[in-house]
Amino acid sequence: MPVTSRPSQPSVRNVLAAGLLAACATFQSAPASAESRFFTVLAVEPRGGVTTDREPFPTQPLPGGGGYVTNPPNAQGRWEVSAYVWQPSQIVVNQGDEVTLEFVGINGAEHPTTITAFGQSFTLKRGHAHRVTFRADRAGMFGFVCGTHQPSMTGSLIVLPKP
Ligand SMILES: [Cu+2]
Repeated sequence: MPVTSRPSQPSVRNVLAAGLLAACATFQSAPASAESRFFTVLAVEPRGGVTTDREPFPTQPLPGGGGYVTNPPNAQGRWEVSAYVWQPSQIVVNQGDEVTLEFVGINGAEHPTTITAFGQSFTLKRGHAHRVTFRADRAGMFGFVCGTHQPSMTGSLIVLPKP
């Protein structure tokens, strides 16, 4: 008895794949128009703490650089650990966008900050906002860096290339 093959039908998977390809083609062919983009970037210090009767104070110090802070047990046996970070620490824009970053100091007295690739250098103080605006004229990944809280207080501005 001969083996007969079933008539071929488009599987759900193939239909979905075709739809996805069409969507990607539409996205890629859309003209990339430069936009004005605004982000608030907070200087913050997430913190955790506990008492030594529940968890011992760590015997190994955290890496140096000023970004990580450990406070040894106080009179009540409570110890704390924290890290200075930017929030958010990753920002994505398109090449050509006019980017405004509004840095706001929440934790830490001051943060000497540079965005070397776009010629920005300033000191952010607690309770202050510092706004910078520049054209993201080149694609790549560029740091926004606090000089006193490393390695944790380094953010990345990701500029996607023009298609
Ligand atoms: Cu800092």
